[in-house]
Amino acid sequence: MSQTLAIIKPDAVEAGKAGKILAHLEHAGFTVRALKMTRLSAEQAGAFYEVHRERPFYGELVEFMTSGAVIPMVLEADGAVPRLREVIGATDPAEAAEGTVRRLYAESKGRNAIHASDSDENAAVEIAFFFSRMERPGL
Ligand code: IDP
Ligand code: MG
Repeated sequence: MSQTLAIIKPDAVEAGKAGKILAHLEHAGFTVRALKMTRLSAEQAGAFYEVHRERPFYGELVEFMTSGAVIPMVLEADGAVPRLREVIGATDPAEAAEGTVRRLYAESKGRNAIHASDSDENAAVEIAFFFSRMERPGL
């Protein structure tokens, strides 16, 4: 078993889609090991998306991720990182496969409902960003 970090983003939380997305993830075989609702400051969102600092959409991304509540969670499954990327679909919902979370629930390429870690290394960093050791039973 391995773990990854997902974040239900402000667009989906605000639209009342969090429960459906969580059910979708559980139905896809993930076990939720930690979960919280929080709201990011600009400094926190900027740090989380540090790798995108030079991209043209960085300002828009930070503004969006601080616009409302987010729900970060630790998900566990066999091959959790690639499996979750498959289940959420492409960044742009218009390009995401049928039945993926983004195809079903995202509004646009920017407001795309959910984040998922893109490697085991980044999953470890991102899990530690949101959850202290005390909040991560079994780690
Ligand atoms: P990912 O979330 O599928 O891994 P990344 O390329 O890592 O996609 O981009 C991080 C986030 O930045 C995306 O999920 C999306 O919210 C936002 N983003 C990416 N590309 C664009 C864009 O072209 N316009 C606006 N926002 C974007
Ligand atoms: Mg990414």
